Amino acid sequence: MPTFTPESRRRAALALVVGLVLAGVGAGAGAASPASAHDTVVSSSPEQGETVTEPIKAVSMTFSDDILTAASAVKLITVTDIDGGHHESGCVTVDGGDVTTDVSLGEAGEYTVTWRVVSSDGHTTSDSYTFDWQPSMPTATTTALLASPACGDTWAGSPQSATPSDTPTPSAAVEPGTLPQNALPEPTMTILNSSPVGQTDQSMLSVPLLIAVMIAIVAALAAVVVIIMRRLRRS
Ligand SMILES: [Cu+2]
Repeated sequence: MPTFTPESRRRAALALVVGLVLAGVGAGAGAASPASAHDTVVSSSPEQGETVTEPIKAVSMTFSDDILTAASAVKLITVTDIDGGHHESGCVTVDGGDVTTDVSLGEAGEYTVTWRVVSSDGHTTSDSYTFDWQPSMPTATTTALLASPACGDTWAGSPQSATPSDTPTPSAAVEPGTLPQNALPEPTMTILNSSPVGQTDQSMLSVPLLIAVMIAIVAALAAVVVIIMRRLRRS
């Protein structure tokens, strides 16, 4: 059986301590930066800053990973004009990393797309971007809503009929199945509590947990080091 000098034991212990500390720092740094796992928008239609000249029926984004589709997972896209009028249908479809809503744009100008979804890492994430709507030919104007419509509600793309009719003519811009029949423009516009815009990240909620995990890791490493040092001294 080989013999170890006290010097070689000290070196072995020191190397072990340094290795464990580095491993702990690495684990802590990894746990403390969950934002790096957020899904991000890798492409969109229209693109950010794009000038759109032909009518569009939808706004879509492709994320870097699958977006959560659970009923409890928020899936929101709003498309608003410079006056705050809403042009989205209120219905959002998710297919893997693709998130889409139907839209009916109104007057020319800048439009803001605001999205809020649950990233594949379970965090709610949101952001917004703009595009410019400059139709090459005159287009029918639609009535924007002052509040974000719920899916199935009347929206800017609903048939723009001023009088009730038993046989409403579906607008060519409306996807079938997204509207209740006899949908009419809202006679009045009421401002509901539209969702606030901006970067949010519910990962903030888990920061105390991360700190607790890091403390536990460091404590476990310290305990291991103490045990090993004792054994080295005894042997
Ligand atoms: Cu995240």
